[in-house]
Amino acid sequence: MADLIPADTSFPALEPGTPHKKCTSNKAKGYPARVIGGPVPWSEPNPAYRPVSYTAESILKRPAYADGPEPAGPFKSYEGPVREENGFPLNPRGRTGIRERGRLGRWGANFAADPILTRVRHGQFELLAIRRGDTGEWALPGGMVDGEESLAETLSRELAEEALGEKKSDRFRELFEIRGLEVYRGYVDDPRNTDNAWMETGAVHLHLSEEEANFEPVAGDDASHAEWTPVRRDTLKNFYAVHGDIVTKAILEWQAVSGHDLDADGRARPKKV
Ligand code: RP5
Repeated sequence: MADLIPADTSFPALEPGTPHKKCTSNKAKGYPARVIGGPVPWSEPNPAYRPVSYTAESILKRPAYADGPEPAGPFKSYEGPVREENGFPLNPRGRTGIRERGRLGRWGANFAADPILTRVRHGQFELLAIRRGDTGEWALPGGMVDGEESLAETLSRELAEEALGEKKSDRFRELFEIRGLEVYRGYVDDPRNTDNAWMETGAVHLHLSEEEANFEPVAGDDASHAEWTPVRRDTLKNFYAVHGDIVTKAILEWQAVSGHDLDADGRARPKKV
């Protein structure tokens, strides 16, 4: 049977500089229609570009995690130095059709963390995935970094809240610190992104033994559903934002070190020598 992931698979969306695609479609709830009307990269002129200004009411009320109404640098990004226009940070992957912050709280990068938990059970490779309450799409159980949290702290807290049904839990924190493999750190082509506010994440893979992974996921917080889901070719296509690419990359890296390949149905088999 064919391989789950062809060996020459590449991940342009995970490369700094690649123009985004998903956030230029109109998928974010409550957002005005996006019109770009020309090239997406800032480096290419687009004289007709007239982005609509939009910041959600909930953000203007200034919850604890949100910045004030005026952008104030310096702005940080995993993608390198942030360009500014009249003091406004500019999305590193190009135009989005919307100015200001949309539903994101921070000007510039809004940092998140995404835990990638996997296991092999009865020969089947499985991923701990959630369904997002907002879009209904499959996603990693990730979330926003809170204040000065370390990556491992955010990973274990979000995992606990969204997929373990626990409010506070450090169950996986040490494992993330000791065995977690960082798969990606960079821009997320998220439907909520705007010209001046966007998502970035650190995604870390933890492959668990059958014993460690012997628990039933419980959805909580922003997740409407959580489960160990079998990874098959069609599964990987339908993930939120760039989560499908991130999971695919994690699997390729796991295959390289585990001595196993996955077939198109996600069944693990010893590598051919
Ligand atoms: C995505 O949004 C990140 O990759 C992360 O999974 C998620 C964080 O936002 P919330 O789930 O907290 O809304 O861009």
